[in-house]
Amino acid sequence: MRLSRYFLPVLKETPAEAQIVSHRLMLRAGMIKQASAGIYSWLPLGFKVLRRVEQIVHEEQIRAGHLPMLMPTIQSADLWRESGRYDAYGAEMLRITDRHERDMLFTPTAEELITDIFRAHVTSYRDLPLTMYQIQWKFRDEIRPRFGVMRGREFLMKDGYNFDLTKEDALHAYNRHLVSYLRTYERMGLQAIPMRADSGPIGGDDTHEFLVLAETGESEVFYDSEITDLRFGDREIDYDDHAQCRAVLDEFTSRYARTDETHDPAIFEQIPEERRRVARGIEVGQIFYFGTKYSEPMGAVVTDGEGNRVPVHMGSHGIGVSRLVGAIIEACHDENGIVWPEGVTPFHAGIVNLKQGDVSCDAACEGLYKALTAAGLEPLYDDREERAGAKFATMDLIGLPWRITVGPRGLGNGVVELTSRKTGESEEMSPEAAVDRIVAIYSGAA
Ligand code: P5A
Repeated sequence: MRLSRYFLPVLKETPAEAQIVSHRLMLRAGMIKQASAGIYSWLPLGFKVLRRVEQIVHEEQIRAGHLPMLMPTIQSADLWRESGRYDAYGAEMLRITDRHERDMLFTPTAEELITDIFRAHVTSYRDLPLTMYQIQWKFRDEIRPRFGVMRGREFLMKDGYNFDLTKEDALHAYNRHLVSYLRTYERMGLQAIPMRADSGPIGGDDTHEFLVLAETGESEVFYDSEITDLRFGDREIDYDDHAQCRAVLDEFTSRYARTDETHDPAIFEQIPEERRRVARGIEVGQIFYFGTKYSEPMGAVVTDGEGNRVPVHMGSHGIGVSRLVGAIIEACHDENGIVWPEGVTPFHAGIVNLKQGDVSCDAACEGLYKALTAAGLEPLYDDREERAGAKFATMDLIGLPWRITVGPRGLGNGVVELTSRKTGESEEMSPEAAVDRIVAIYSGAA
C-alpha cells in the first residue's frame, strides 16, 4: 500500500476523552472512530489488525478440530425464554421489537441459538463430540462503556460451543480450549494467564478467565509469580489426546492465580511472600463448563449406547477479538506509539523515502516495494511529500515492526537502513539484503 493512496487519519493531538494508552493510540493512529458510546467504526488500519487477530483465532480453532460457522446477531426472545435467561439477563441485553410486535434481541452470547441448532439435527451419541464456533459481533449494553474497544457495547467475540455425551468428554473439550487459547495468545505476542474466575450469567462451576497483566486492566488479580515463567512455546499437541491436554491444564493451573471474584486470602497467604502478586489484568477470554444448564431445559438430548435419551454436556468458550487489539497495544507500545508484534502487524514493513521525487530514491523504493510484495508480504510505502521527521513520527506511531529508510546518501553507497521498531536499532545493508532479512523474519527463519 502507498500511503498517498491510503486512509490514515492520524491525530496530532491526544484526544481528551481517551483515558488509557491503547485507546489514545488507536485514535491517534487512525484505527477507529467512535460512532456512539461504546460503538466504533474500524478504519482501514484498525480493520487490518482486527482481521489479523481474527485469522490467528480461526487457525488455532481449526487446528483444535472446531468447526467454523455463523449465527445471526438478531435473535428471537422466545429461545431465551426457554432457557430462562430472557428475564435473567437484565439491562445489559439490547431488546428490540420488530414491526409485528415480536420480541427480538441483539445477541450478547449464543448458547441458546446453538442449542436450538443442535437439538434440531443431532439425535445420537454417534454424532458426538461436536464443537462449533463463530466470530461474530455481540452487543452488551454496558452501564459504563469505556477504554475504547476494551469495554465496548458492540464488540467482536469468538464464541465456541461444545456438545459431548459425558461430563468427562466435556471436560476434555474444556481442557482442549485452554490449550488452544494458550497457543492463540502467544501467537499474538501476549502472555495470557488462565485464572480461576466466576461464571456470571453464562453459568456452571468450572471456569477460567485468561488475563493479560496490565496496569490499566479492569480486573484485580492475585497470583503466584511462578505462573508468569510458564510458556506454551512450540510444543506439539494432539488435541484428541485427553491426557496430553489435561497435563497442559494441570501445568498452567498449578500455581495460585485468581481474579478478585474467587480470591481466597487464606490460600494466597500460604504462598511465600516474595512470590505473592496483586496486580491488574485485561480479560481476553473465558472458558466454561456448565453441563446440562441449557441442554436440559431446551431438550438437547441424544440416545446413548444403551438406548437412553440423555441431555448433552456442554461448555462455551469466548475470546474478546476486538478487545484483543486494545490489549495488544497496552502490552506493546512505547512513548512514540504502538510496537506491533509481528504476528498481528497491519503491514509487515514500512518503506520511508527521504527524498520523494529524487529519481534514484524513488526507483529504490519502488524496487523494495515490488520485491516485498512479490514475496507475499504487505509493505506500507510512505511516498508522501513530507519532511523526514514527520514520516518517521507516523511510522513510529502506527508501529510497524520494521522500517526501511531510503535516502540519497545511503544509496550513493549502495545501502538502505533497516530499523527495528522494538529496539530502535538500525543496520545498513543493500536493498536486496533488507528484503531477504524481512522475508526470513516473517517466514520464521530469522
Ligand atoms: C463464552 C462464549 C461468554 O460470553 N458465551 C459464549 C461465553 N463469555 S464472556 O466471558 O462473557 O465473553 C467472552 C469474552 O468477550 C470479551 N468481552 C468484551 N470485549 C469487549 N467489550 C465488552 N463489553 C466485552 N465483554 C466481553 C472478553 O474478552 C470476554 O472474555
